[in-house]
Amino acid sequence: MSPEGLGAAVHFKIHGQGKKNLNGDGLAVWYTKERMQKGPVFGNTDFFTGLGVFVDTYPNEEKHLEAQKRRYTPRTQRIFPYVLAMVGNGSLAYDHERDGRPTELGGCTAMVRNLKHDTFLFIRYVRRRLTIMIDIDGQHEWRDCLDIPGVRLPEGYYFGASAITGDLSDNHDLISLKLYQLTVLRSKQEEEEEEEILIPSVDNLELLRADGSEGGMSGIAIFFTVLFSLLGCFLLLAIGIVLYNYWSENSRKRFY
Ligand SMILES: [Ca+2]
Repeated sequence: MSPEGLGAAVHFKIHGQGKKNLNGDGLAVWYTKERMQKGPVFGNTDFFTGLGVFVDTYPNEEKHLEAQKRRYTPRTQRIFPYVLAMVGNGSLAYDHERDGRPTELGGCTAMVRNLKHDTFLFIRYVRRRLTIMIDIDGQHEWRDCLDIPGVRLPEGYYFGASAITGDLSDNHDLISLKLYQLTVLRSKQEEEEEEEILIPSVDNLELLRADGSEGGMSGIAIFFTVLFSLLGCFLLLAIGIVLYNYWSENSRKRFY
């Protein structure tokens, strides 16, 4: 199957008795080099190679901060259940305690537990653009969840799905997983320029993380850095002019 055009429609249901986040841990849909092996990342092994899309129902990081009597800054808080995507290259670890925040490509809140209507995810990968849409309101309408350009995924990987429970539990029903090969029309030039992708990666990963707490600088940080740099330059220039005037006045005095 060509990875230039993949689609996966996931019909799922997450339900259980737990209230107020006393449920867990969520389910995952995979497109990976390795076949499923039992492990800690929503039931699959860590250090996977490929794409993982997670429906995380338990906010581990938030509970951890709560226990330490610390709070999120509003800019970084994610409301759970939360859908997110991660691309692994075989050496990247999923941080369970932080709900995958360090490796998150993007995501959205999705209140999917204990609903009477059907809930769906649509994962689309076309022209190195990964998009995820959700249909969880019972309106039969797709809502954008994430849209990431520059995602490189090799051909011929395995599709899979898994779920995990821990001290807390839930029912994770996978009702259907429909896979589509999407036709992508490409010009001759595009076809010639096409290079085979061997290792999964994401372009500009640092930029994508700039809105989170990891790496990069936020817009405000960049603004102030530029502002203070400019102010610094003006200050140096002003000192330079004063010194020059002082020096030229002194040298004139010496002449007369
Ligand atoms: Ca979690």
